[in-house]
This record gives sequence, C-alpha cells and structure tokens, in this order.
Amino acid sequence: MFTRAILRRPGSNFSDGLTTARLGRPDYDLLLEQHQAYADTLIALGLEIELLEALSAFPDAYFVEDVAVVTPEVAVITRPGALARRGEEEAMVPVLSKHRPLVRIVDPGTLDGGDVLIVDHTVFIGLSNRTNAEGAAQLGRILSTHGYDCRTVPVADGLHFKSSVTWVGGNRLLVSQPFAALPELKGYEQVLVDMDEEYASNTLLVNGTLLTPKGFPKTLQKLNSLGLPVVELDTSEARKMDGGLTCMSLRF
Ligand code: CIR
Repeated sequence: MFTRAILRRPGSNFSDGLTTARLGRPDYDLLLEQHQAYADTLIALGLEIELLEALSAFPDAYFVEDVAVVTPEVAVITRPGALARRGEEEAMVPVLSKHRPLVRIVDPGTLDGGDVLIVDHTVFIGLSNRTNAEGAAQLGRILSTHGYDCRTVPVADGLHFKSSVTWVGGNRLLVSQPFAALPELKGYEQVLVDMDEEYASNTLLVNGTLLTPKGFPKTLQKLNSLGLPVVELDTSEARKMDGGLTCMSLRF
C-alpha cells in the first residue's frame, strides 16, 4: 500500500518544457485543474500528499516521477537524461531525505524514473533516449542489494518504458503493441492496448485502483474487465507535454 505521494505544482512556464507531441497549445488553468483532480484522487485513495512549489528554472519539474525511484527501503535520486531537466533532481534531495536513505545515480549514468517499472520485487529498467546502460546498471546494483530482480528492457518506441508498459495488478501488465513481443515480459499476462489508444498504456495502479487517462474507450473496457475499480482522469494538458498519470507523482 502507498501512504504518501509527492507532487509538484506545474509552473506557469510549463509550456516551455520538452515535448514531441503535436497536440496544440496547452492551457495552464486547465492543467492546474487536472493536476488538482489527480491530487484529489490520490487523497481519496488514502495517500497523504506533499505538494511542492513550482521550480521556475525547470518547466518540466512537475513530472516528479523522473527524478527519483522510491522503494520501501531506499530513495534513488536519478540523473535525468535530458540536459534541460538536469538539476531538477537536486530539489528532491531534501524532500526525500525526510523519508528514506538516499542513493544517487552518478555520472556517466543517466536515468529517468519514467523508465522504471516496479512490479513487486521485479524491476524493469527501460533503456531509452533518457536512460543509458550505465544508469540502468547503477540502479540495478542498488536495488539488487535490497532483494530486487532487475531487468533491462529496450525502449524502441515512445518516451519512457512506462509510456508503453505499466502494471495493472496481479501478474498483469498493460502493454502497447510494439512491446508485446519483448522476451523480457515473458511470464506476465498481457492486456494489449490498441495502437490508436497507445497513450492509455500509461495507467497507474494505486492501492488497488486503476487510474487511467480519459478518452480511451477500448482500453477502458479492457481495464473494467479486470475486476478492479477504475478511475478515468483527464490528462489532456500534460499529454501535450509528453506526460501522463505516472509522471506526475512519486508514490511510496
Ligand atoms: C519530458 O520530456 O521530460 C517531459 N516533457 C515529459 C516527462 C514525462 N515523464 C514521464 O513519462 N515519466
């Protein structure tokens, strides 16, 4: 069970952040509204929220998931792969040091938390444009000492591993088509996401409830058949900045 989540308020310059999505101009007021609804949902699921102030120098900093990997034993401060985001992680050091012993990913390793999927004691670490082999190896060494089985996985499509593969409870993964044949995912039952709903692969399991982005009816139907409560949340504005549900919090 998660008891806490750390979130950061999006700054008014959030549209200066990195993006590859061509989905139009993002709206700040609407983003704040959607961010609040996301926080309210986490609160309703029993989490205590720590809401950090925006970081004006880092327009992507509300995607807090990327700057740390938190387990019950340790918080690993990452070294973000995008130069424009390097430095965001420093602001998370005093926050997480209140909760966990800290360890850091160091140069020449790079790692974004969006590439790290923890399923019980298995950790998938995506090798992407943001996470390099050295960063993955450092995280693997750190988490192995705490009893986790760490596997690297190539990310040939999308921004991060969790843009395409997430945990939806039990032995099940929600998987976008380009990742379906990966041998690293063997042993898991796959719930496949249709190509035209790829974005919905980024679904978030919190204390037995699935949070899924609004507007993906085929995926919603599949999730509804899993027997867990499902909450749809509108993430239209974060999506315009390549972000989604998992990215906007650190849960532990
Ligand atoms: C970026 O490109 O880094 C941000 N605009 C989006 C980060 C999304 N984070 C995530 O998927 N964990």
